[in-house]
Amino acid sequence: MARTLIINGTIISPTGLSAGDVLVDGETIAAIFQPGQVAALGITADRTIDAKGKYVIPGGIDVHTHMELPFGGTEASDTFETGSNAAAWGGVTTIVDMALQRYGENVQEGLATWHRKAEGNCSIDYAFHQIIGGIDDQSLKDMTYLVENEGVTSFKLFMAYPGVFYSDDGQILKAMQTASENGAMIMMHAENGIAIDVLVAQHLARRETDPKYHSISRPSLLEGEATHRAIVLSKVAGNVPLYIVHMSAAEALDEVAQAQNEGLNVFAETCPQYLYMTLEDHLAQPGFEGAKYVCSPPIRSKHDHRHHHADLWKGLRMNELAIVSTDHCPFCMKDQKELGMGDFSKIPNGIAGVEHRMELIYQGVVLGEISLERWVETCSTTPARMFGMYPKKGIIAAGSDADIVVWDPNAKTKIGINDKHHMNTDHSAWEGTVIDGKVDTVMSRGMVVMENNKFTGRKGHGKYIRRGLSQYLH
Ligand code: DUC
Ligand code: ZN
Ligand code: ZN
Repeated sequence: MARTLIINGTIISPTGLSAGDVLVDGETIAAIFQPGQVAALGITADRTIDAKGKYVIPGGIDVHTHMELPFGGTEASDTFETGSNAAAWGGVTTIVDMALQRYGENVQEGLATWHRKAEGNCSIDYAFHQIIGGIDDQSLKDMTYLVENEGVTSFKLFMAYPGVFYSDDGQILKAMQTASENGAMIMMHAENGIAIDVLVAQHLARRETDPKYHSISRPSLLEGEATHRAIVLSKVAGNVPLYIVHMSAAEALDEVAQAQNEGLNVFAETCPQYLYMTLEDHLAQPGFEGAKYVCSPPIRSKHDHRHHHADLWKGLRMNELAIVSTDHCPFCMKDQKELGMGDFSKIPNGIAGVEHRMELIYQGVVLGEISLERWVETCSTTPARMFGMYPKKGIIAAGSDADIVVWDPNAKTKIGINDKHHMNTDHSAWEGTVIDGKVDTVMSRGMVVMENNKFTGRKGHGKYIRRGLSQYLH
């Protein structure tokens, strides 16, 4: 088994920075040496990576992706192959994708379909959450089967998208009661979809069809309301662990913070688009350009009664928001986003981002919003702990998988379709963004998958990770 030494770097963990040399033996981190120990002990390796002046961090974990998702009359444009390669380019070494069960479909078959899509195609490791789009007696039983037998311990439910993925409050309560018995985490898309559909119809009746109306028809109050309702339901179900996905609104953050103050098992994530983009600068671009930024929940207005960006960054600092994911759900403009020309409600919802999360959240460090430690914690360590993969994943420590990123804080990254862009879309939602840092080298279980601006990974290297229950509470 090949041995690699990563020397002279600064290792970052949630608890601090330290100088040290990392010995990788095969797929695993074998040891971490203090400066000088490698020479003193005569440690040798087949290969040495000099990380002088660079950071050595655990590989990024993106716990919210949608590869090949059938949605919005089309299918998300990254396959597990293209999406996992793009993730590697972005310093991500594990994705947790959302397997799909729709109303009338069988949960175990839905999961099997996702295994077929991913198996043999990924260059980095992958795991699954299960979307439950049809809650009935059989799917409730299947939830427990997945927890006990399949390494799937978290389930995404939707309070939005009536007629597509939507569950009503009674169904949600039943799924939560099941989770309280089997220990699973309930992940919630918290937007009041019934009220939103009324507003959407009213805008369309007034011929307000441009992409910006996607945001105007989904007010932040309705994200706050749904978040509150989800929290109350989780309390009624016995304080079942609840994880609010892709939070975009200050009102929703208030609800989560209050629940945490009450001691409830409520957690949340946000995504880079909600920390940086605005209705005015992105969704309201001339013509149909705004379609690139249509996702749900939507990008918020900078003139709203609340300061969503500032509040979400505050939430990340205070751990009210535990994780940054991407909700990577890529669609091309051509033939996909274009389905919604003349009717914003038909624009497939989603932004491609799996490649850029580590970069965009590092920029939050540069801007003074969060610390280096918090960058690693929100993008790697907590995702591993929240979703039952720690300490195999999420930390630079002896015995952990050798999922390692060498990060160069002195280089720059220019994101854009002719600059850095490896996701399978015909545009970049982050076109022209410059980051004060760069993914230098990426290792997935001991294999270098990206270095010297080249992809060196291998299709099929990525393995399925069977997850345990959330470790955040225990
Ligand atoms: N939101 C999106 O924007 N895309 C995928 C599903 C979702 O909830
Ligand atoms: Zn969602
Ligand atoms: Zn999603």
